[in-house]
Amino acid sequence: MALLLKTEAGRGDSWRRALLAADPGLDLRQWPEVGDPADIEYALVWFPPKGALKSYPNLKVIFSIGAGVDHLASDPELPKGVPIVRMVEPGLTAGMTEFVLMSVLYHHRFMLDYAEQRRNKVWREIDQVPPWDRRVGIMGLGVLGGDVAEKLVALSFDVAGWSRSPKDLPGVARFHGPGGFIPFLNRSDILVCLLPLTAETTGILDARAFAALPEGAALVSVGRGPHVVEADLLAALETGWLGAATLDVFQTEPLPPESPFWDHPRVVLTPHVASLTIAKTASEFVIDNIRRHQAGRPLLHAVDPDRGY
Ligand code: NDP
Ligand code: OXD
Repeated sequence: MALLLKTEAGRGDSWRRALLAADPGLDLRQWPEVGDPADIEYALVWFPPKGALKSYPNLKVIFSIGAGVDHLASDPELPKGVPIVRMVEPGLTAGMTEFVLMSVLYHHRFMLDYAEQRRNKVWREIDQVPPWDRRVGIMGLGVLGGDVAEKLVALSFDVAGWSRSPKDLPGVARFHGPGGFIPFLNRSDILVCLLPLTAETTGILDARAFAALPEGAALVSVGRGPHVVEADLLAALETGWLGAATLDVFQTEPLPPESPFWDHPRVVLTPHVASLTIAKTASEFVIDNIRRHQAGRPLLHAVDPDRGY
């Protein structure tokens, strides 16, 4: 049994060390030094070239280095019937929760306004809003959205979540399905998008969705860029209906230099770093899952091919 490793550029060595620490006997083949393709039974990948994974006749499981699997699902030549496992590991979850909490608190405490006041040397208080009067809406109540919701509840925010199926989380108002979407948006002063990218969620944040938010709402977009119709977002920011946005993911990445988001005064922008997979904890998850598979036990966090996440 060999594991193929194809990481983001520059991260291969830290992954190699972490995987071998988790399983010193592992036969690890680091892309592009693959050896005999017939040896490869497992693959751990981030953005493999399209069509590449069909070269391994004995491939049994594909592990995504990220929580999102859209980088795999968009490959029309992905081998059929090979299960895909998404990344679920404590480092990735903790990083996302930190990032979303930081962003929610930033907008909640008017930090963009204070930054503008500072540029103009203005010394002025803005009325403080208690967290229980700030309605935060989380799109996607899965591994990441669920953890974010729990921590926001602990900070006393008025939290709601929207998911495909109904979800019971302590202290979180629940909305689900297409019927729950607009009522959910209507009560989201700060909207966090933590959905996976699927055919159903592509373009979900459009002019209609922004119009359903309360005036002056803020968006924290950390799922995937194509969730957002960027022209509609810009228009909503220009009119002031949307008060601010934290954007970590974009339609085109890296964000092109001509994008108006770079210089937009109401936008906080980061280069798709809301959370990164941590090689050590992720390697433990992957090796444990390989052992489960070899023992004939069900894989943890396998993607449902019908739902696409
Ligand atoms: P999960 O699969 O655990 O959760 C997905 C959630 O989205 C579930 O609650 C699911 O509903 C809900 N959902 C899916 N489709 C729909 C739909 N059509 N309508 C309503 N709700 C829907 O995913 P994770 O929490 O692990 O990750 C979420 C995403 O975060 C990833 O797919 C990735 O794109 C993004 N991400 C971004 C990072 C960054 O650095 N910017 C880092 C890591 C992840 P239900 O519970 O009913 O199934
Ligand atoms: C992920 C990501 O999906 O980093 O994990 O975007």
